[in-house]
Amino acid sequence: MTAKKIFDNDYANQWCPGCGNFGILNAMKTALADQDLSPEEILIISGIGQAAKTPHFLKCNMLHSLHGRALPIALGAKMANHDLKILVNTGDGDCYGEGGNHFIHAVRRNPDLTVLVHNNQVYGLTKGQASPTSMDGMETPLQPQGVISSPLNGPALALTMGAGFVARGFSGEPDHLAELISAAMEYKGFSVIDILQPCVSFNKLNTAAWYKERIKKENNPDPRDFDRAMKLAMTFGDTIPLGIYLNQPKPEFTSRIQTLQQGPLALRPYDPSPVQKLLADQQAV
Ligand SMILES: Cc1ncc(C[n+]2csc(CCOP(=O)(O)OP(=O)(O)O)c2C)c(N)n1
Ligand code: SF4
Ligand SMILES: [Mg+2]
Repeated sequence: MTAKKIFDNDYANQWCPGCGNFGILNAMKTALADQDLSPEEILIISGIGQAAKTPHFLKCNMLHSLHGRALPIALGAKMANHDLKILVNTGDGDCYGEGGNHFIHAVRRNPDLTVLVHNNQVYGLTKGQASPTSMDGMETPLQPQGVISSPLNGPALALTMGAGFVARGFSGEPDHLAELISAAMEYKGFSVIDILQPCVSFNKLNTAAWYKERIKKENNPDPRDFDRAMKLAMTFGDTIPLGIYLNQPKPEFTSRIQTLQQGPLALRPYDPSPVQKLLADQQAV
């Protein structure tokens, strides 16, 4: 097994002490080591936010991109080199808000990407405004009378769009989360884990204690049973089940594109002459 410390780097970390992101980072390193991966085999793409800083603190290929845009960039990278193991670190705002449209369409295409949604139920980086997953009635500096919109349920949305691998984890259970991440990465297609993550500075409602009172580990006993998966995903209140809700094989995006069957585009010799001819022909018209 690869030693976990090969994924360490010395980039200065400014997350608040006690932030749930540390548990997620730790679980990621465990999962990568457990799978015997090395830094050059992995690419991590992130959007913008506290969650999106995660790949800075992990030694591997990475791109910290634009708010809400991690998924189209990850899909482009997958098309260019489908041999890479690609992970996406994204926040609840980044993935379900600004990037919500990209999320539903990425699910439909089913590319082999593993999406880790750091769901702290708030916009952490911009100091605590409500996010799409903030609970009804939660007071924030921008919503002093409480949130008046219903919270979005990411796993339920992913299931509705046809995602084949859907799970929920908790940053305070890093060993369990590492198992979920490994299982998600082993799935050949779009896999998403909604990870409950306390934001100690700005979410005073959904604290570590609040989550711990509610979570219970419960995989779907039949991981291909969609109805059971949806029931688990929709259970978010006094009880919150953590585990694999659905693990159902589906045809993967790049495996259905004929030209990619000759190997990753990035590793093939590049011949610009057909495009040069096309441009020259256009100029001649
Ligand atoms: C296009 C655009 N809109 C808004 C912002 C401001 N902004 C930066 S991060 C963020 C929200 C981040 O929330 P989330 O994705 O939940 O991440 P967290 O910080 O909570 O981990 C916003 C609104 C931006 N950078 N770019
Ligand atoms: S503001 Fe919240 S999400 Fe951001 S580092 Fe601090 S605790 Fe973590
Ligand atoms: Mg957030």
